[in-house]
Amino acid sequence: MTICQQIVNKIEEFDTIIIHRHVIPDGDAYGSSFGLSEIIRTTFPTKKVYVVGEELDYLHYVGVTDKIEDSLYEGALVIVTDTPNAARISDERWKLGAYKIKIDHHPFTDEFADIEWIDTTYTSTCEMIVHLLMECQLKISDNGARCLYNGIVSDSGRFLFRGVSSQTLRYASELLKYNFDMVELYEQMYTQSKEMVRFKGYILLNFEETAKGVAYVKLTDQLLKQLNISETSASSQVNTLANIEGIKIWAFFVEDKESEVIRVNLRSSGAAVNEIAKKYGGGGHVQAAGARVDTWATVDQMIEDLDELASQY
Ligand SMILES: [Mn+2]
Repeated sequence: MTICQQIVNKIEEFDTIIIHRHVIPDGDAYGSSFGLSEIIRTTFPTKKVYVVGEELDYLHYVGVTDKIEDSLYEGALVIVTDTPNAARISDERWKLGAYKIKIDHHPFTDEFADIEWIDTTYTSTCEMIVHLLMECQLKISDNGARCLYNGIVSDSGRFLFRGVSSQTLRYASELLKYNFDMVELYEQMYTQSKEMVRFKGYILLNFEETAKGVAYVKLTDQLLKQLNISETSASSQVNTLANIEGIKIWAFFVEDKESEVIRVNLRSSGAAVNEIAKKYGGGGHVQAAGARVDTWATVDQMIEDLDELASQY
């Protein structure tokens, strides 16, 4: 029996299914949890399905998260999507479920579920959910297809990232057979606040550069206040410095006054920036890593290390 069939068998077994996603959710976390809920609702109309977890305003167009009582977890199936480790599951009541399933495309981190379907060959968890839909011949609503399309587009960087395969496009194409307004969806996904556009303008006009090809900006608390942007929103925009001629590594150093740390976000076109992140107590992927440091003097040391690393590429 395939893992998808095992998952569907479990769904059939339970009357109540509660779907969780990761903290600080993104388009794929939202898309996969709401997309899966629409599949279950459409295929098994008598089942009760809930989607829970922290909400972010900018993702409200994907779906509205349920607020539920603890008692609903009694005898319920919990499915966690797009989340590799227990610590990152949003809403810790997931533990109250009678049986747990993980569906995720991140590299394995820790085991927390009874069935774990992990496959890093998929660009998004939404793509995995489309696989489940097709392999097990389940049904989905137009709105569910819209949710899954949202996750595939956002996690593949609009089909730009390495890892996008013929399967990614085939599954996206499958979703377009349903009736939803793709252009309206893109408008919802990519409309930016004026503050954000001005912030990116600031970054592009003011980034600094080292001799060997590291581009970076230091975003002090004072500067963030002037630009009217939060540390979290600022940190997420490091790729504003991607695809610049001659730049091999790009970095944001964002002061978080409340936690008294400077958040470091590192990206590269090939250089192993996770090695530098590790040296400073952080970690991550080869080309996308992060850390937290205490002082601007440490930041300057790190920039020197990054410059040395860039010289090797
Ligand atoms: Mn994802």
